[in-house]
Amino acid sequence: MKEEQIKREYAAAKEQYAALGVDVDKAIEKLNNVSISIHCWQADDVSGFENPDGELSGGIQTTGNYPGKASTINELKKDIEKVVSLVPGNHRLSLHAIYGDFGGEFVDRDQIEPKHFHTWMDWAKEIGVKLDFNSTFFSHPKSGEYTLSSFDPEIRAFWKEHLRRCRSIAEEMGRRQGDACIHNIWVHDGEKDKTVSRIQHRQLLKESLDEVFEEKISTDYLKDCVECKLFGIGSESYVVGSHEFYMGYAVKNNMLLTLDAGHFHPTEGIADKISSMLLFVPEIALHVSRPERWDSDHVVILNDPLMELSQEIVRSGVMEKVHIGLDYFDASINRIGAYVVGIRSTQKALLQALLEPTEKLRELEKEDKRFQRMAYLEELKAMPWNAVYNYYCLQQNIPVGNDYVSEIETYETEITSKRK
Ligand code: RNT
Ligand code: ZN
Repeated sequence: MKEEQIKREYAAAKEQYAALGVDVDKAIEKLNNVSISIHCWQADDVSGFENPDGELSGGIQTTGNYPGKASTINELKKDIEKVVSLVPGNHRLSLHAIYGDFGGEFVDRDQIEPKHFHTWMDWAKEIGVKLDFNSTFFSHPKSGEYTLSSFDPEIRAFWKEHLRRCRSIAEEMGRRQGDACIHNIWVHDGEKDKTVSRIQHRQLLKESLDEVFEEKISTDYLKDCVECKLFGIGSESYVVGSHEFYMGYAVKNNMLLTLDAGHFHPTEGIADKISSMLLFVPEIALHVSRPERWDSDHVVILNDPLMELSQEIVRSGVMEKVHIGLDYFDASINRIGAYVVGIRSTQKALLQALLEPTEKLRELEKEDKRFQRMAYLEELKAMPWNAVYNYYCLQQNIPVGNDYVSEIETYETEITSKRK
């Protein structure tokens, strides 16, 4: 797109929004302050570097075998560098524990240390990206159906040690970057069929978590959050860490709750949970994802659930309390493209929400003018928000419109297609 055209369309949009009392530049500024936590695992189909040829377990699945996945740390770093060059703003990278720099050695989950992540921390600092972290309970011989909630005390001990170590790795990341590392805890524990000992496993999960969290670490460095789930492949009937379990746990312990868009009943969105949960937990972490009929982890696109989520965050005035992270893994398409589409769509949804004349809508609501509210909301959908996004990209020297497509094609020709 030509610079002149982008500017012209932006100027027209600015005028149109100003007529509604909306300041487009303020909206851009607010959007620019949102750091999206980019998940490392789209680049390599959740393989990691502990045992990259091992099988993905824990009830999650990648489908597809598009060529060019990252299979070394350097390849993954290059891919992320490419991704961040194609999206405006400053973002974060969310690493899973199996992505450590183990130097060719096998380092078991109860042995990992901050030193295995030093090269990541140095690189992140160099490129100006902050890090988040995830403990990894899945894809391991000791993680069958149950880990922290296993009846076997040795299995529980192993995973408690893993969790302790993950907390200290995340703490060091937080200290070094001068900003708390968001440490997500997702425990896949559950069973395929009608489990009888539900409360027993939940009691064990609670005890395991309590024991590990006895060690207090400043939230200046580390923010632990717990992620619930309704079901997974092979845990259709019972997941120990259900919504009620972690909602209760997070509220009781005043900690962060992670809401993954795919972890609830098929027609249940996470948007409406924000304004409830934030009255009872200090902050929320999001796994922005796209369920297609189930928790399929499709690439995020600009759809109604994403719009509703963004609107809730903006309207509730809780941008600072919601940590937006991505969680999807599509192995059937160009993986860099998957990242860039997901990030840009998330930003576009947030921008649309930021461009809403919310106060005006609230007034209509107070006056009980429900038809008028509906009419405005419908008209807003067709406002020229994309011209504002294009201008934001231009300002930041980032490809505008679909210009990033050819850049990804070039990267594919020159880099990813040459990978084994
Ligand atoms: C799985 C959870 C979890 C994982 C990542 C890889 O259903 O959503 O967050 O996707 O930890
Ligand atoms: Zn998730």
